[in-house]
Amino acid sequence: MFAKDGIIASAICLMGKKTMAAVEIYSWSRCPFCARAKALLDRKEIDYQEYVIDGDEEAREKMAKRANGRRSLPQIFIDDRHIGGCDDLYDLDDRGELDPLLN
Ligand SMILES: N[C@@H](CCC(=O)N[C@@H](CS)C(=O)NCC(=O)O)C(=O)O
Repeated sequence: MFAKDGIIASAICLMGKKTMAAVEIYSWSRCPFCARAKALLDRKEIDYQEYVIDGDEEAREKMAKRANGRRSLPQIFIDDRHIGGCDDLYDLDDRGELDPLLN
């Protein structure tokens, strides 16, 4: 592949992506608040890194350290900034403050 092909491929890839922000979500697989938070991100076609931490106390401990002690699931981060849980994500969106963090 020529270098220009790589550049074009990268541009197409970026065009398909709705966000440049790094979105991370810690979740449990059977957790209604996690599903609700992911549904909002999916509706906005936002890519995110999901850490499913079912039964993994060590991972939950690490999450809590990043999340100012919060241990409920989900916990969401955008560009390493702690957003909070599902309700916090929706509140941020209602205030019109989520999209600017994602773009
Ligand atoms: N208000 C929180 C509620 C989250 C919540 O209660 N999550 C449940 C799982 S669906 C949980 O973590 N329960 C265990 C705990 O609170 O220790 C949010 O919006 O994220």
